[in-house]
Amino acid sequence: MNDVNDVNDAMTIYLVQYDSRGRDIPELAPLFRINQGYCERHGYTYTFYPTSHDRDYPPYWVKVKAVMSALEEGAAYVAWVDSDAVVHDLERTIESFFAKAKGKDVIITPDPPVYGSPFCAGNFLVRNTSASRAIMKKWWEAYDSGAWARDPNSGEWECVYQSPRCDWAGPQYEQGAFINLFLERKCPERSKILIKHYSLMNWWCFKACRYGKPFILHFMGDHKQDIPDYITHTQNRSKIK
Ligand SMILES: [Mn+2]
Repeated sequence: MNDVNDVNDAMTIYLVQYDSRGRDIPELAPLFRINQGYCERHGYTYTFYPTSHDRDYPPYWVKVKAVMSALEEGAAYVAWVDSDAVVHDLERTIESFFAKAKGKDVIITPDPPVYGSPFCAGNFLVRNTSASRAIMKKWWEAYDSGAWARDPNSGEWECVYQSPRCDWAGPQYEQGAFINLFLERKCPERSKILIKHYSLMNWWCFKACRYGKPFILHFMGDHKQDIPDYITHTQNRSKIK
């Protein structure tokens, strides 16, 4: 497979989402529709990864697999967008971020300071190169199937190691594993990863934001309660236009 250097019409750009509950989630469905509309506007492929994968590994790790399969299918660029996230700046393209970041194959941001993680796995962008495919592969290989058990009745996944090894977003989770592999130690992959400001794609601010217009909004944690307000806000905004 060749590396991607410049965008041309033959390229395919994917926006990939997943939620173990599927697409019919009343409070999130409006966000899925906006993301799908964003893809239609730019000729991107919108993918909602099949929930059947949740039987094989925990939902936190499904995103790594989902992005890997988009790359394997030949996507030139992939945007991973959490199910509680939405593309807010509909004019901006995924590929434009890489045009400004020569030699970078993965674009990430940290959490907003209140959460404090150096990497937020909620939303990130990947350019399809041998380096990014190697990063995804290494990330996936950090998944420890022995750490996780699925309750056959509820379908819920639980990390079974003793505390603190199972701490939320720690090394057993995809977010902590990425930090461990690529941010906390010197590694050749690190030079391919660009870290942008959290307000670019892992923040929830959509009114009077300090850092300009976010590309993607992430209604993480308690900010899920802001989603109805956001939907009203975007509907009013499109009426004005
Ligand atoms: Mn999220």
